[in-house]
Order: sequence, then C-alpha cells, then structure tokens
Amino acid sequence: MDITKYLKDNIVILDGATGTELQKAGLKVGELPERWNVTHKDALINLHKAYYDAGSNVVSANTFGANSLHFCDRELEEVISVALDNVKAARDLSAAKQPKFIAADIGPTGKLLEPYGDLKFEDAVKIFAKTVRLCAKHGAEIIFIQTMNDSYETKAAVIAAKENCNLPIFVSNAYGENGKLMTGATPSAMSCMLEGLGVTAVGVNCSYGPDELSGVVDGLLECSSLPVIFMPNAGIPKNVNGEAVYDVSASEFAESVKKAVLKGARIVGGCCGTSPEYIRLLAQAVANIPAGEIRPKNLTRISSYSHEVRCGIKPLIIGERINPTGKKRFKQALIENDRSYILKEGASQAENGADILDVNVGIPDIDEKTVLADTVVGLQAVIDLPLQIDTSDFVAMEKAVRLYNGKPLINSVSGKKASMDAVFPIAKKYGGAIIALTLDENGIPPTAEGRFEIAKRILEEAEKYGIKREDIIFDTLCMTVSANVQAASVTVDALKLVKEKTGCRTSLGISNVSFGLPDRETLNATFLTLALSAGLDMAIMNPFSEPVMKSFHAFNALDGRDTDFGEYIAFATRKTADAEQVVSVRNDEKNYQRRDNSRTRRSRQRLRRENGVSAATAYECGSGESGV
Ligand code: THG
Repeated sequence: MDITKYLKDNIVILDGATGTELQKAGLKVGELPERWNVTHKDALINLHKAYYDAGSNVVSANTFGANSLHFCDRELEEVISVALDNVKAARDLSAAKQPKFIAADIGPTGKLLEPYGDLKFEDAVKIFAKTVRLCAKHGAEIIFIQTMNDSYETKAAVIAAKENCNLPIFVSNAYGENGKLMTGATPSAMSCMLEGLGVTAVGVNCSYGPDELSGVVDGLLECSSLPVIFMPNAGIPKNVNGEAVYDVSASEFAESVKKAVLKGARIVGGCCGTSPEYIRLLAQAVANIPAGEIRPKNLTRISSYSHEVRCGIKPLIIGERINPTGKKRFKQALIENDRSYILKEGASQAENGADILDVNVGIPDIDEKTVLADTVVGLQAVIDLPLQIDTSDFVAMEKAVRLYNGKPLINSVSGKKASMDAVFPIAKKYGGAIIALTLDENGIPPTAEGRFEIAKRILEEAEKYGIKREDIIFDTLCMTVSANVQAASVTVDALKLVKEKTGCRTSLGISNVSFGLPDRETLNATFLTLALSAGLDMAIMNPFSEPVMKSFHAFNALDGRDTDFGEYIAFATRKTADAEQVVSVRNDEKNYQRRDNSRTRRSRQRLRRENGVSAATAYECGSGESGV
C-alpha cells in the first residue's frame, strides 16, 4: 500500500516523540541521538515498536540530525542505515494490524542560511541531498521534513528530496508564538510555497501544545489543497530542576488534537513530551472520525518569505520600476553592480503600495543569469513582497526561481513552442504561477479571438505538465496606441473573452500603452480604468505615478471592492498628508537656506530627478544620501 493512496480515505496516525523518550532512557544533553541507533539499537526498536503497537501508521526513523554537518560520510551512512533497519525491525515485530509505513526524518541542518547566517542555499541543498539519498537507499518510504523554522531551509530540503528520490514528501514546520516561522512565514505562505513545490502534505509540529497551535492549523486548513499535518508538543515545557516538563496529559492531548481532526487535519501525531501512551489515546480518539475529502481550493497565489498574496480578491499592483527600459540611470546601476540603487527602487515601490515587484535586469551584454539571481536574493533579504521574475533568458529564469524564497510569479511564457518547452518544466519543478502572453510564432494576433485561441493552446500544453489552471494568469498584451489606435480596445476585448472563457486570472502591462505619446500618465491611468472594468486582476504599473494610483484606488472604491472605502480614504488622506509635508519641506528649506546654503535642496532635487520619487518621499527618507 502506498501512503498517498492510504491518505485519500484515511486519517493517518504518526508517532510521538523520539528525543524526549530517549532522554528518559538515558540520552545525555549534548549527545548525538542518532548515535544511539547503533549503540542502543534495542532502545530504538522498542520505542518504534511501541508506537506501531499504539496505532501509528507512520513511524519516523531516528535521522532528524543525520546530516553531513554532524557526521563524516562513513558514520552518516551507518547511522542512517541502522536507523531505518531499526524501524523495519519494529514493524516486523509489531502485531498491530493497521497499515504501517516508515519515514525518514529530516530536521534542520543546525546552521542558519544566508542572509541570517553563512550557509549558502545551494550548500544546504547538497547537505540534505546526501541525507535523502541515504534514507531512500536504506528503505525510507516517506521523506518527512520536520521542525524547520526557516522557509528557505525548508525549500532547500524539499528541492533536495525532489532531486534525489521519488518518495512522497511530508513537510511540517515549527511556528513561533506569533503563529509565524522564526524567519517570518505565515502558515498560508508556507502552504503556498510547499504546494507549489509539489509536496504531499503540509503542517505544523513541535513549537507548542495543541491548543496554542490551533490558529496555525486553522491557517493551513483554510488555504491548503493538501492533507494537513498536526504534530504538537505535549504543551509548553516548564523547567523543573533543570528538566523540561510537559504539562498536557495524554488524554488532554488526544482530545485537543481530535478537535483539529474534526476541523480537517488528516495526519496527526505528537512531538516533544509525547509518548506511546499519547499516541494510543489519540488513535482511539480519532478512530471513528470519517476522513473527509480533501478539496482543491483552486487558489491563484504566490508568496514571499513572509506572506501569501492571493489573486482574484481585489486587483493587485505589480511594481514595474525594477526594469531598465527607458532608464539610463538603471542601466548604469546594473553595469556598475550598484545594488543599493535597485534595492531602493524596490523598497520605495513597496512603500507606495505595490503588492508584488517585477524584477527585470535584461540589458545587452549583461550576465543575466548571475545578475538576476543576485538581484532576487538581494531583494528578498530586505523586502517582504513577492517577486515577479521577468526574463526571456530561461537559464536565468530557472536559477532565479530556484533561489527564490517562496512561490514566485514567472513573467512569462508565451504560446511559442520553445517558450512553453522551457518555462513549464521550471514552473512545475519549483512551483511558480505564470504570466502567459497571448502571442506565438506569428506574433500577437490582431483580434481578441486570435488571442483567445493562443490562450487555449497554452492551457492545453500546461495541463500536460500537470500545471494547474489557476497557476496560469493571462496577459493579452497591450502595445502602444501610437502605433495602432485599436491596440488598447482589442487588448481589453481579448482580456474579457479570455477571462470569461477560461476562468483564469488576468494581468497587463499598463505603461506600454502610451509609449511615444505626450502626457503618458493620463493615458496610463485611463487605460488602467478600462482594463480594471474588463476584469483585470493584476496590473504591472508604476506605483509612483499619481494619476495611475488615483485611478486604481478610485476604481476599487467605486467597484465596491474597497469595502467601506477604507483604502481609498487612507490613500487620499495620505496624499493630503504628503502635500502638507511638501509645504513643510519648502518652509524648512527656506529657513535652512537662510542659515546655510542650498545643499539639502540640491540633494533632494537630485534624488527626485534620479529616482523619480516624490518630494514627500524624499523628505521621508531624509537627505538624498541616506538611501532607503
Ligand atoms: N506584460 C508583461 N510583462 C511586461 C510588460 C507587459 N514587462 C515589461 C513591461 N511590459 C512592463 N514594464 C514597464 C516598465 C517601464 C515602462 C513601461 C513598462 C516605461 N518606462 C519608462 C520609459 O521607457 O520611458 C521609463 C520611465 C522612467 O525613466 O522612470 O514606460 O506588457 N507580462
């Protein structure tokens, strides 16, 4: 029996603690528990057997810290092979009748990844890869990645698992008191990234007791199309005479975890402080609960290291400014490797209301593979918005998407065969949502119907890769109206048609419409309104453009999406406050100039000129020299 099949119709019972049970048996603080696999074989076999006897379907081998940072190659293979042999022996010895599976347990490396520590992402992948290969070789049936409190390290482990075996991957993370990972991810952000990566189940373990973690479980259940894992501690440990004491009893634990099962959690067990008795009572408590169907949520969503952004609730702003098109200063920054310029461009778009940042560094003769990856890694270290990876260089795309800490938006695929052949495997492997352009080898069709035909073909091809419809967002492409007066109206007609017929979300680059014409912002703002009324879900636009931002907020308010006008009022009053600040800047400047020279004013003007930031923003940032 395959665990993924068993999961469809059953609640899966995991095991309980290993570490705290071994401590009871004499494991000393500081001793590597995995060495006990070899030195205390019987203790391990007895514990694993006790869990199977108590009703566990899945028992994890004692491999949590079995990685090449803790063990040399020879010892690593020994502790892993014996760990799995111990669970196999326990399974053979147990007379319990439920289906029984063996998991490899993969915990954190113990080192922090960049940017918090010095472990590189690809080095973390290599460390996990070695452990995964050994676990698969020695008989693991599930790769169970547990207790990680960093989304980036979790992604490294999942990639290692995907690249080194074909086993189902379970992932449960440790959440803090604020309901987030140590590095900031919410449950929905983790669900978004992990579902994209194609794991089998997502969840929470360790951290706290079952009651404290109910919010995390609810957060996962709300958005997950995958089975949810719940494996809490037996409460919050209290320090009693230097020993950790867990104060939730086995029966309280079982009752509390049962509540999560009634809400929909499907894979349950215990972490620190639990024992075979906890699992026995838990298995009994949930024995008669029918396993409900796990329904696909069909969400279109992407994520950053910290949060999920959902598409289709209200229109989203994709900031277009990290793009060298038409910007001499930006091109120069790329050539000179002036990272702070680009990061500042990202931070100020975030401050101005962008939901997502487009990242495009394509200029002739640049090593795009390196620069795009470095830019993505640099941005995600300082800005919490999800990124849209914008490149036509597929090698650069794959590297950036791989190093991205979350589920990215990929910009873009088109109806060209070469594009689909290259982009779909990347999106499938790393789990991105994809902007799909309705153009093919013959260019952009002049009619809405022609663009819809390409959209259909793109969807058919995506399906062959197992890419879900909701991960395809169509862009019916607006070129400048200065070349073709029908450009905007055909694009909007195509948008309506594609959205209605496919049910997919839509995106457009707004600023393209006005290339070559005077007063571009007015055209952009009005085009945005047209597109939004046709059902546009995401707009690639300039968050610094006041007319465009005003249209955006006014449309949402009038369309009833901005319930109680809250966002409109916040935006409008922020504008008023900004205007007042401008006046105060001017007054300050007058006074300052009287006392001193015009250095401040010059630096502010320079900042405005170079970065296009409003006077108010320049004031908020202090002097031009201060950066973000
Ligand atoms: N669809 C998708 N992706 C896209 C586009 C699209 N990516 C690129 C582009 N179109 C959207 N991004 C921009 C970025 C900048 C400008 C227009 C579109 C722009 N820049 C000014 C210029 O060239 O004059 C520079 C302004 C400045 O100096 O500050 O207009 O359609 N999927």
